[in-house]
Amino acid sequence: MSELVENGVGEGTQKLFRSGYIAIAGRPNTGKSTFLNRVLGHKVAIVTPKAQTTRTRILGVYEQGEVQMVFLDTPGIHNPGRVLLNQAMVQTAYDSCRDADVTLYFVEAGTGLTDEDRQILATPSLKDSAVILVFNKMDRTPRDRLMMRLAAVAPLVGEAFAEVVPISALTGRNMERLLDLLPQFLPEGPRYFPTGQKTDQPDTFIIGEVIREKLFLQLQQELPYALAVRVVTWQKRSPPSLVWDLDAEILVVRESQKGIVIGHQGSVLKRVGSMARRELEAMFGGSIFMRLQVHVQKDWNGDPRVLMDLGYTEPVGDAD
Ligand SMILES: Nc1nc2c(ncn2[C@@H]2O[C@H](COP(=O)(O)OP(=O)(O)O)[C@@H](O)[C@H]2O)c(=O)[nH]1
Ligand SMILES: [Mg+2]
Repeated sequence: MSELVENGVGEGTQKLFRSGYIAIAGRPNTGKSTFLNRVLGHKVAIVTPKAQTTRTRILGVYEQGEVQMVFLDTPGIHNPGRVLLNQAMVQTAYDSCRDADVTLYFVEAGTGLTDEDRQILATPSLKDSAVILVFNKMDRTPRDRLMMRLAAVAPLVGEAFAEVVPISALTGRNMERLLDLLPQFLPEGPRYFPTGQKTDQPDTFIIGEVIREKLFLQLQQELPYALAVRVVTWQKRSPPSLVWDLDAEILVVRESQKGIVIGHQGSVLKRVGSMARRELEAMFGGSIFMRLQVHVQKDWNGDPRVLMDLGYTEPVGDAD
């Protein structure tokens, strides 16, 4: 039956529906989240110029014709050291690649493939799956340099990589070509998510993330890495009111960090709050009455229970 349909000679020449998972992986800051948001035309993942902004697997659904592509944006793969949060982030990235039908491995076009990338690509999660190498940020890479980098990996096409594609996730250049390549890697399958659904994350997740994005943008050096955001209340007041109540807690590791996050006379927190509020009001409509509080929670980034509570790790026993 499916063969007949596939060949287009079945009744009504109904086409085969394809679906599958596409992991987006690579070193930090290569533009993975920018890419996902651009594909969806909708912000599901936060983006900053800082490394390690993405901490969890972010799912984004893209449907085109008879194909449903489920993208998994992942934290950048780096040497995690001893902080449990970082270890969990890297593990999430590898797990997503292992589970996907194809992985888009992102590097910066101007840098090309580094030794670290080669080490990552040699791990079983990537070695044993189909990988398309993506040279992102071609908009800021001079043409001759891009050509040189592409030539250096050309021998690997058909070997380590199914394809190499230069793109710009920022401008959208060449992204259609990349998207057109993907269906061939996906099996016949169901529509995993109803048409129109963009992500599986609850609203409270993206709300916490938008606040965290503004904190990343406002704070310097290591501080962003010591922060987490927990949304405590997200509730629409009864109609006809168009007001949402939002309470969120910002967790920091040390008392001294609390003052920096709050700022002189609350200036930093005010700025973060108003930037986040503006964006969230555009996202959800209506107006938002927002309360942000800063809490010291020592070692939150090393505490398995807190990491699970924040959604940074899977509940124990749930992982396969
Ligand atoms: N010039 C340029 N910058 C980009 C491009 N894609 C992403 N960026 C920037 O690179 C930084 C990191 O992007 P992000 O998507 O957070 O990277 P991720 O850590 O891999 O998810 C941000 O400042 C983006 O604006 C691109 O195609 N061109
Ligand atoms: Mg990211």
